Amino acid sequence: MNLWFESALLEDGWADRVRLVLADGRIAAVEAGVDPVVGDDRHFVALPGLPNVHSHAFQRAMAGLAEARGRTDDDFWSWRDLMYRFVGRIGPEECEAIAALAYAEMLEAGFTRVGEFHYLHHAPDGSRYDDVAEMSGRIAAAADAAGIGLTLLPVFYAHGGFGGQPAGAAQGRFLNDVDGFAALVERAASKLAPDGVIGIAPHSLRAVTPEELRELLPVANGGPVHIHIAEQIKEVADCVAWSGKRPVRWLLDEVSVDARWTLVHATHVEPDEVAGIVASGAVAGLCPITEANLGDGLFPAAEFMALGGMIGVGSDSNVRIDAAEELRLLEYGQRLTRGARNVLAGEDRAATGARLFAAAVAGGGRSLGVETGLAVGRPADIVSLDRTDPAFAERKGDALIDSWVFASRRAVDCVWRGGVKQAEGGRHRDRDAIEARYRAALARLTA
Ligand code: NGQ
Ligand code: ZN
Repeated sequence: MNLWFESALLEDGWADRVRLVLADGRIAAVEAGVDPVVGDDRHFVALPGLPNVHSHAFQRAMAGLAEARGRTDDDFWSWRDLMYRFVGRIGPEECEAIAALAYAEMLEAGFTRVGEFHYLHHAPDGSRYDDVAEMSGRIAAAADAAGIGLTLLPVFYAHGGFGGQPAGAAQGRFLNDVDGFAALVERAASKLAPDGVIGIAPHSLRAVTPEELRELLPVANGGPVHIHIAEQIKEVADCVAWSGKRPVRWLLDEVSVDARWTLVHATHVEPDEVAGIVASGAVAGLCPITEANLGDGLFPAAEFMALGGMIGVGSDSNVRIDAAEELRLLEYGQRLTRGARNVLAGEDRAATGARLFAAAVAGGGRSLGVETGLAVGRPADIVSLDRTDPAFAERKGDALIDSWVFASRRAVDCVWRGGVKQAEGGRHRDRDAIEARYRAALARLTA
């Protein structure tokens, strides 16, 4: 079915009365300033689907369970201990059920593709499943069930700290050597849908030695490479103690970081590191909700974007899945620390929410190895806004996106992914079944 919108944010800007002709999951033609044709599915406003560059889907199931004080000095590391205890209980069926709900909720929020930074590879005791890529297959099945695009980033994890420290018992499910990892990635790739993308993710400089990192990079085979890099102050200090350099500096100096790379949580960076990321072409993978939730700190987004750096946003721990909120919190972090407004607005685009949205669509596509945006030949990944939300009354153009990001409560109406309508009225087409499966999995997990 073809689509018609009162207005649409096309690749080259806003247009009114837009028809999108769809074929084979892509946009086959864009007609602006036209009337709808009988049979067209008519809607209010079309935006490009937003990529979600960083997710650990399984963590959705512990959302809200880590918000009570366990020790007076609760921090990222005590949260991680809790998360690891949770990890030990998740089998293949639970993984698939939780991921399917997380992905359905991502679609409802306006995310049309997810970068799954996937490290739950093995059985809870660390032994291999009969199929070494069993859990990757479950992630792929969940993405298919929900209908979200998947860029699968199998994680390489081998150590428990900088300089090749041994991994802890709770990390046994994550571990591979480089050869085993290469085999896992190949097998995982064979499980993806035709528009799936495979990449790799060295977990962090804590989990990989320099030798391993250099050996494993060819496994990416031209696909995306994602890494957690400088999320916590302690992580930066440990890296300096080990190497004499901060994590981003070390990475830029020691491996050839380029536009295929995404640096997730490059939170703690000095000006030379900011400039270095920009020059490399790597995407900064920002996860404002999770970074706030975990007490990580603030990435210098204003400096980075002013230099032309590319950003993507990710829902990471999935404590809350909300595309607009990620962008809003990204800006609010800047406002709160600088005592200024519209900090991340652009020279070329005064509307802050619209500027961040466009940046995250473009950077997200680069990060996940796909083309994004509404233009001929691009995947038909489309979000329509809900005309019944009074937040959109008398809004046009970029003010619509600003109103979504900063003011709306029920902005998303329909979401198409690969030309298929996956959500309508803000609700996933298969929400009931996906939710029932999730509830059953949670009952087993907490039994
Ligand atoms: C993760 N999450 O891999 O799920 C991590 C925590 C770690 C975030 N960094 C574990 N937000 O970094 O060691
Ligand atoms: Zn992460």
